[in-house]
Amino acid sequence: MTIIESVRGRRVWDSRGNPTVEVDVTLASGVYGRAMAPAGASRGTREAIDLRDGGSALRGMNVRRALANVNGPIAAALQGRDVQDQQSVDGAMLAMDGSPLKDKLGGNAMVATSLAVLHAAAADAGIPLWRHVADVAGTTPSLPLPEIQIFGGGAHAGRRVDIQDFMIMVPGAGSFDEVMEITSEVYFAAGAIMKEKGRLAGVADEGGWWPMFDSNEEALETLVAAIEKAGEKPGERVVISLDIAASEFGKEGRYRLALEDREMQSGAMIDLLGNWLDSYPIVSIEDPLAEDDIEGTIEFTRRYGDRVQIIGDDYLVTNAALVRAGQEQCACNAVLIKVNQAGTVSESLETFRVARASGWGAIVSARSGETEDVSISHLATGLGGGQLKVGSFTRSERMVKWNECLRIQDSLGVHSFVGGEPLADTWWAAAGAGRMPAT
Ligand code: 2PG
Ligand code: MG
Repeated sequence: MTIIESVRGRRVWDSRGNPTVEVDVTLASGVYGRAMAPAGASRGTREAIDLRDGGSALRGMNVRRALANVNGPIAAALQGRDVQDQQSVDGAMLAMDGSPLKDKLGGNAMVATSLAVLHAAAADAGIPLWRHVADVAGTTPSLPLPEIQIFGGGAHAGRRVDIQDFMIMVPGAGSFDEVMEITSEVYFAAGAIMKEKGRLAGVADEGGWWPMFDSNEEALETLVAAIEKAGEKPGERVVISLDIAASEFGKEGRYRLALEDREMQSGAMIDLLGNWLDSYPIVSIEDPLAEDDIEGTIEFTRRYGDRVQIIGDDYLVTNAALVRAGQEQCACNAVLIKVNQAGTVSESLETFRVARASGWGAIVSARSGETEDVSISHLATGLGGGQLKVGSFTRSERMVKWNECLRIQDSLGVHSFVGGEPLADTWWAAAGAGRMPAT
């Protein structure tokens, strides 16, 4: 048993220039763990709430109240606890908060503390964080397959296009290192195409190119063209993944595509996405329908769940009970794991466990507001769930996570990439993306 000696929170700043919470958890030996809270922009209504000060200063985003909770009640409750007992640490915070959405202590205060404890426990044991995660979760580590954003959109790009993330995956690569190389070629090919067309206008929140397109389909066409320009055949080594983030433009079964000034019912939205699945080498689609559209999500899964990975993000908010309900209703076949949606590491691990127990995919993910924190690279590797979503291929709050995976690759070995097994029995084998016709 190694006792937590102190817990200290400080204000730091995230990739959007907003204040956020950093926590140091220190042990008697002087060993410490440190973590920072990320922040979402397209948030599910049922995810843990970040405690912000409100008012006019710092656009209401200050975190003084959350920090006071870290340095006051959270520190008092955690001092003297065993750093190796993540469950008891998280349980103490949960009991103290007691609110369904964690708005009493603040999801930001809780997630930074919970992750800092995880880091401190790994340092205490003298092992890398990914190894500690695997020990806590009882999983087999493997380097994840990245989902990497080429164009941003939706809430991350002033709603310039409706769809939020146009991403690629490179399951045909032989190593994590090769994924990076191929992604770099595709990313800059996309930039070159936009420049040729006079449409280069900077980058969106997560570093993907700013989406100067006339339609969502033009973004997809350009992505396919970029893959080709990079010397790859779309649908072979490189495939497409989308985060529709439909809750941002859909409510009560009605969807409004602002770019095309078009409004449609849930059924038409399903048909539209189905057409995209038929026309482009898409293997994964996140939040295809809004979080309140349960019937639509069930219908979408019934029609396409055997050929494409359907991820619940806003729809499931890293919540084990919602994943269980989704499994019973056959809505989605995968869940995004964002520790700050759940609020604590223990709850996130439970959601992961529930997902995988029924053969669902589980994709560890960053938020659109990020920091130099690399916890998720270790989490994705330690859990061996097979996939990691971080954002684009520029900006250090993104690259720091890909680069951390490359460092982990050095100790884990190139052959640990993806792990095969978790993917083989879920979406990859079913999607058969390598056999999909390119457009
Ligand atoms: C998402 C994330 C990351 P945000 O929707 O998956 O792209 O966005 O952090 O804004 O919720
Ligand atoms: Mg999402």
